[in-house]
Amino acid sequence: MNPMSELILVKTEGHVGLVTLNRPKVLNALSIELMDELIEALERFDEDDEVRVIVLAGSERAFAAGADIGDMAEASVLDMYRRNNLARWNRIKQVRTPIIAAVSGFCLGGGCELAMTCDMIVASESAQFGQPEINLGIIPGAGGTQRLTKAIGKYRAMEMILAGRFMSASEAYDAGLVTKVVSKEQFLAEAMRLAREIASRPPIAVKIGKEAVLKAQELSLTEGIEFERRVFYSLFATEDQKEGMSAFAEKRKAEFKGK
Ligand code: DAK
Repeated sequence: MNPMSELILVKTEGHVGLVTLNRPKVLNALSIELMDELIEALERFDEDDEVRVIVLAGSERAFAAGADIGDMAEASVLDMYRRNNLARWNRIKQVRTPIIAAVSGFCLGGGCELAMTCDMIVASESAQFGQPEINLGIIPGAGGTQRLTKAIGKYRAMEMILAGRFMSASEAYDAGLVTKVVSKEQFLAEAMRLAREIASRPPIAVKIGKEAVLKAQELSLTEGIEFERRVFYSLFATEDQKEGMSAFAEKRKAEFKGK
């Protein structure tokens, strides 16, 4: 990662890694360069045992208004094929550390897809979610038709994807797209608070819990329950399981080590 880069800002606070998208003039449009830096930062955090939860934030005005339209306007099929952008997005999917999106303002197109690739979404009351690609003559290309439909159901997803309608934070909460809605002054602080709370839990169980929940989107119920049972048993090999259960019996706070 280029330490002089300004496309994203990266820092850690305790066991929480914070990545902030930083292209305010274009509402954090996700250029290819920004995506490359973002993915590298997420992967670095994922490799760092000290980082137990990642928060991905935009600004108060925009989480991200989509992929950079300038990168795509003149692109040919071959350009798009060669860029292989989906491979970039798949790398985000491979991150095992939970990622909380802290969303305020515009969360559109690839920005909405990015938030949905995260594991939780803490939204400010001013957040607006949308997949307006239809207005550009395309459809979502980074999983939006699939993840949005799984999150809010076919009938509302159709309206957003075919008519390009935006959804407010409270509608998104009611529809199941958003974990929590708070004021625009509080959205980042609340995302960080939730991150610290999860970071205080046993880190291996947290990562395995994330993996198991994500399987629910891919597998049949029977396959998902079989997966859950296997990973559930595996946690009995961790010191944190012994510690958690001993601490409960001894009526003290558990000290989890991620072992
Ligand atoms: N790309 C580039 N620039 C953008 C942008 C974007 N997506 N969104 C906004 N900007 C720029 C504007 O051009 C403007 O720049 P200047 O004119 O000042 O130079 C600046 O940000 C401020 O925007 P506005 O002046 O338009 O601000 P308003 O408040 O009036 O409007 C808006 C805000 C968010 C409603 C409007 O900017 C807007 O409609 N933006 C475009 C939203 C959009 O259509 N998003 C979807 C983009 S397509 C793929 C993965 C992902 C994707 C595709 C493929 N693969 C894996 C293959 C994703 C595609 C998309 O996201």
